[in-house]
Amino acid sequence: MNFEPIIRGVLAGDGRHIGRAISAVERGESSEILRALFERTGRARVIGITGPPGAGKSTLVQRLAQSYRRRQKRVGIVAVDPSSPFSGGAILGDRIRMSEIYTDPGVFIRSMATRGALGGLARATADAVDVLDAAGYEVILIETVGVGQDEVEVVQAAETVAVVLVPGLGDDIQAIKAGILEIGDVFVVNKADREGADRTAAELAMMLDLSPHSPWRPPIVRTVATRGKGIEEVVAALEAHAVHLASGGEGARRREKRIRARLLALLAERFRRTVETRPSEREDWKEAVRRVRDREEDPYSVASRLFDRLVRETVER
Ligand SMILES: Nc1nc2c(ncn2[C@@H]2O[C@H](COP(=O)(O)OP(=O)(O)OP(=O)(O)O)[C@@H](O)[C@H]2O)c(=O)[nH]1
Ligand SMILES: [Mg+2]
Repeated sequence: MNFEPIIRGVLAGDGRHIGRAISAVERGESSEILRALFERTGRARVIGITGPPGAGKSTLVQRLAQSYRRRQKRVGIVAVDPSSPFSGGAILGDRIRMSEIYTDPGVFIRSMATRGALGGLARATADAVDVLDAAGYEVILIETVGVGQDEVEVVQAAETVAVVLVPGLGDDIQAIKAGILEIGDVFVVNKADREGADRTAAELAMMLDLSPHSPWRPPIVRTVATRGKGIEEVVAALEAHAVHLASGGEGARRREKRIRARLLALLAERFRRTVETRPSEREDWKEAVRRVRDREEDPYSVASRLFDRLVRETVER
């Protein structure tokens, strides 16, 4: 496939071509596109929004987008979330209420397929962020449900992560804290119009006190996303974190960590494809399967031998 027109379209900020580029990226056809776009990336401010299902992440993302638009920023939204109003199963009311951002040419909204992206969702999301970055979106918001390791990986494409919680989490907070408390740079207690927001904020503050001290103490902000309350405070907290990252090398350290994770994922994917597409390996492969099946050898030893051989052959070639 000739990606030239798509690449030119992305660089010109053309929505149709941006959409095509992200679709190509989802199919795992990223390398040509991203190589061409790379020198135009690295400019966007990338923010992850995560939290339990139904916490109000999409509503908050829409509000944040409106706020950044008022600051003349172009906003890209990547929703990695099957039930998001951004994706197929749109909640009509939300769409109408927020129709402003759907028709605003300064906002690009894209939901990612949550399954089947070649090389994983985290890889596809990071690539989609690069496409939007190269297309000139200055703020990129990634929404993902914070429930598992995959989502944690996805949101780590962002330099700042906001974790959205709701009042009355109670025991839930214990259950989810292991996963998402550690990745939160900013905490949002949304649905503060409901009872218990103060208590949730207090519990959260206590938990943050217990975790290891770092120079950045994550702020806790109360919001009512549906009514736009507290949004400016969230933006202020996000921007304060950006300032923190820029000072003292923390931003550079995180960037390197992200790059390492990305390279590792690409290498793993490449290795996997090499193994899967090698005709010369097929006899060994069959033999390997047979040996384990007949219990002549354990799978670890067999895999280890196959690995050594593959690496040797790759080096010799
Ligand atoms: N009372 C109240 N309801 C809210 C608030 N924010 C969002 N909601 C409602 O909560 C519901 C879920 O909101 P979403 O923004 O779709 O939540 P989400 O976290 O994106 O949900 P998933 O993507 O499905 O995990 C919707 O009916 C919103 O209108 C709030 O501050 N207060
Ligand atoms: Mg959502």
